[in-house]
Amino acid sequence: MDTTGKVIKCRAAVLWEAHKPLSIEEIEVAPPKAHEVRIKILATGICRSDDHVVEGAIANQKFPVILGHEAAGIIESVGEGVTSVKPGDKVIPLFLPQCGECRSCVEPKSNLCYKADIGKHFGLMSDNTSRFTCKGQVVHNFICTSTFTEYTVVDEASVVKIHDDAPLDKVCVIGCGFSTGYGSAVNVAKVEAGSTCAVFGLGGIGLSVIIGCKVAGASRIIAIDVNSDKFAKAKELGATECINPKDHENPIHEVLQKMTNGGVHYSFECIGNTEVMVSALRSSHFSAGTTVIVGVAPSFSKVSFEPMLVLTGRTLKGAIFGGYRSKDCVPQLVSDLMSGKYEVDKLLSHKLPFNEINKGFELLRKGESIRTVLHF
Ligand code: COD
Ligand code: ZN
Ligand code: ZN
Repeated sequence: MDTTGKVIKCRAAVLWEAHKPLSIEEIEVAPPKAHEVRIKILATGICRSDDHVVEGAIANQKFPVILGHEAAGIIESVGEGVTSVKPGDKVIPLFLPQCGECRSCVEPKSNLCYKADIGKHFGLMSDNTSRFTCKGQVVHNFICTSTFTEYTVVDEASVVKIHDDAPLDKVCVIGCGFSTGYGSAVNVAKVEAGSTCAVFGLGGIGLSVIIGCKVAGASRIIAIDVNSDKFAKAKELGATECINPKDHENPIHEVLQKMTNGGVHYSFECIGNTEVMVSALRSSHFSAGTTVIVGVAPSFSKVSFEPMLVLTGRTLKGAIFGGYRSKDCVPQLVSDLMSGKYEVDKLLSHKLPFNEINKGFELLRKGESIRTVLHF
């Protein structure tokens, strides 16, 4: 049946308010307006940022909302003026859009498009309306994507065509977690062959940083976590040593300084803990070291350190989505996965039917899953 131009009724996981389970509902999805596309979602991962909203940690999020921002699917229909995708194309929705026109999109070194909804959480399309309703109520979207639904509508800046043969249940992780971590190593830090790296926090993001360090040819990859259960997987993915700060009396940066004869070349904070951010900085070499902040710290928190730490020559940086310009880079990341440059199978720890989405959140909270991929 041709659904073009029609309202689609489908299943979605609606979060009516924070601190509640998600609720599987029948929703209505309006057709795409000009420069928008409607996507049939086929696979979607549960990421820590989705859970931040459920836990009420994202202050200005509007409710009710359809979460989800890491996914893959197929274009169902396109609005007027859409040129980059057509119905039937395999696509990845982009929580970090690339409009191609704003100040960030024209700056070659920037990737944070002004159309991004990160930190703003307006939760609406660019005409300030939503394409979702449920029980007569407007439902908001989440960071330009909303993928915990059978169908979603996004701006053309927030979607990109990928290879026709891409395995959607795997490449969905390129929509957030994998690219965020991997890109932090190869694109933001620009890890070099033979270098020494330290990765703090071994969730899906930290493990993806390890994959990136390994692909870049790092000779030592030191993985750090307070939960030693995380070490086995870190080693499988390329960590050469694993350390638990709880096993050491001295501060972790002293341990790392000693282990590496004066500090690592690259350190990555993949937790969102301001104290660990400073530990990561102190762990790097005083004049050759680079530290990348990947984790999102609580709003309004502050980082404090002596300026001498960077005056001596260290670099401290951060980036969203691994510094990748999303539309330009995601298709290549998909092709690299398909050609075997790296694999993501070990990150995809669980698979669940969409209806069991709340179980997927539980697994993430208990630290039992890296990524749960939901299928419809
Ligand atoms: N020292 C060492 N390890 C620690 C410490 C500590 N003090 N505290 C916690 N840990 C470990 C935990 O045991 C856990 O293994 C790990 O750190 C954190 O892992 P997760 O599973 O909580 O987190 P991830 O990998 O899913 O990553 C989430 C981030 C925390 C990095 C989160 O901030 C994020 O998703 N950042 C992406 C930023 C971004 O681009 N966001 C927009 C869309 S997601
Ligand atoms: Zn995410
Ligand atoms: Zn832009």
